[in-house]
Amino acid sequence: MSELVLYDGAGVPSPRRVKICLLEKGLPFTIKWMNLGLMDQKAPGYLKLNPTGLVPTLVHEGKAVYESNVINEYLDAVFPNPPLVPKDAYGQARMRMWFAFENDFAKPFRDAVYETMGKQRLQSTGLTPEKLREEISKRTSNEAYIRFATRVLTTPKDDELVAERQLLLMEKMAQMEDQLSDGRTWLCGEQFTLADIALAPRVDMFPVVGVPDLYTRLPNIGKFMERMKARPSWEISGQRPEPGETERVVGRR
Ligand SMILES: N[C@@H](CCC(=O)N[C@@H](CS)C(=O)NCC(=O)O)C(=O)O
Repeated sequence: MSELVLYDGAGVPSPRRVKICLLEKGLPFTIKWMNLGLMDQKAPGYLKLNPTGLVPTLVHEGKAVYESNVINEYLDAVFPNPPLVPKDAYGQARMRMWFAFENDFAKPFRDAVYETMGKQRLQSTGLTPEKLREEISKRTSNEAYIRFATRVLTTPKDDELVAERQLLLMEKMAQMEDQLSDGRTWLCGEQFTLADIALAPRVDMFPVVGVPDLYTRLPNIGKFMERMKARPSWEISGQRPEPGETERVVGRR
């Protein structure tokens, strides 16, 4: 079996997509945990693999692939069983339109996540702004990242910003609810595809951005997520690193 290495962050949605895809295909892989609060993802060595400075990156036989949906399409092409991409051209177009749909609300989502989970996590480390600067400076010399992280650490949660982002996000969720109202099992119909894998990890994070009752407000999404959570790949892909853990091997016997 060829080697697959995944650069991941703790409890974040984009790498989870890749883990679900790898698990659905029964592929063993090694996770390398990145500390996103301390900007591991902006270190020059990592930027050589992935110039977007984000996770995930998958390295397969020494070749780096980034962008979660691109990675998953690559995996489906190299390891075609079970297929997770529709065979017909329109099915593929529908799947990619779901990718675009998700990508469209990723920005307001990220803003809200930094105000909530990001802030909470960084503040719970007990780091002082000076220590944070020192730690981040070991990874990157770009002052913009240091200032950004310092703002996350030192400013109180911006409730107004979070409320405004929620309005944008709920508009998108209402559209997804409407699409699912025709009774389809998965987003592209009866076949479980990369579209479902693209959306579910993001949808699962709505409690993090202050919407704990999404599934009762939008029951078709609730049922879609129940089906998703019944798949073994869901639980395993949600595992987080133990304190101090840097690597984890998944699925190798
Ligand atoms: N479109 C990218 C989005 C990747 C992304 O936003 N990754 C987040 C974690 S879910 C990240 O690396 N955040 C760190 C940062 O913002 O510096 C993908 O699907 O791979």
